[in-house]
Amino acid sequence: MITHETIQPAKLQAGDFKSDLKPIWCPGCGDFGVVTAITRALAAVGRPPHEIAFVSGIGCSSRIPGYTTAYGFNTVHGRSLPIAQGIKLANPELLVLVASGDGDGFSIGGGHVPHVIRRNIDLTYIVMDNQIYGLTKGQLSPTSQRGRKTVTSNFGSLEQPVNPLLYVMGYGASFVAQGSPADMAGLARIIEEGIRFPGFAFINVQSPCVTYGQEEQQLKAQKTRMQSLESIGHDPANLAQATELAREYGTRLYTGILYRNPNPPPTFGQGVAERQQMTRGQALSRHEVLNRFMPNN
Ligand SMILES: Cc1ncc(C[n+]2csc(CCOP(=O)(O)OP(=O)(O)O)c2C)c(N)n1
Ligand code: SF4
Repeated sequence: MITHETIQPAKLQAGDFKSDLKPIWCPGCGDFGVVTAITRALAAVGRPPHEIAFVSGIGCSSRIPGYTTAYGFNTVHGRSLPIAQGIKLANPELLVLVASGDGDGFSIGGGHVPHVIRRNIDLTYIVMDNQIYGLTKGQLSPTSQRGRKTVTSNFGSLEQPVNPLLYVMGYGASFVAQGSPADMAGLARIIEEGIRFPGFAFINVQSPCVTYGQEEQQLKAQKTRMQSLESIGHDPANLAQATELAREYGTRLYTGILYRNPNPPPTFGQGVAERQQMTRGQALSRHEVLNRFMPNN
């Protein structure tokens, strides 16, 4: 007899997470590979699309949610993180992913990063680091290398680039990884691990911009430069070693999990749930609420 217990839901495939929208990225853009890796990771995790919220800011990379079948919210430039945090807190059951560019995430949106990390909200934050503003046609970004010539730095950039890996580690991120669509299987694995990590997970993706990006960032050049952290025997639980390796951002291209906290701290959502449990059955009257929270009112 067939019962609810005996019916097994069909195993999800990467194709189940690809929407019918045809990407409008330039042919060869690295973001094509990133969306493929994300859909593979989601299939491996096995949560259906209606249980996933995918939030982004504005930029070429921020188009990604629309190319998936998850619920998508293409928000405002630099504001994906506050909106994603609100979504996760309002509905903790949702799996929440965030996509950003290096400009979106570390220039206009850089101020939100420390706060999502110190709150430890359970999100997976994927930044497509192409070291340029792609959507607005090739301006200097916070991760552009010193000396880089762009439409806004004709004589070469005078600025020291942001190191995204050290930036998040400096604020205490518990999961930090780097990948590239030049190694699709590796990138999908990293994203899957980031999603499974219980807390805030940061993944920096070296996703080349074929139109405005530098030669050494293109997939072919990356394939010769990249080195997996596993191949050099790195232990992701070793914070001191991870910090040393993160310093080499911009000179070496390491891929894999740089740091995974072996004792993940509680998430903000767990704290909220505990407090809700503690105050259950202790509904306050309007008068008590006013007295407690606005005593001078
Ligand atoms: C408040 C605001 N400021 C500026 C812009 C213009 N703008 C849109 S995307 C973008 C930068 C895109 O670069 P990045 O975030 O690195 O993403 P990419 O396009 O390279 O993937 C800028 C400056 C905007 N849309 N809104
Ligand atoms: S401008 Fe660059 S980042 Fe944007 S779609 Fe084209 S190749 Fe991709």
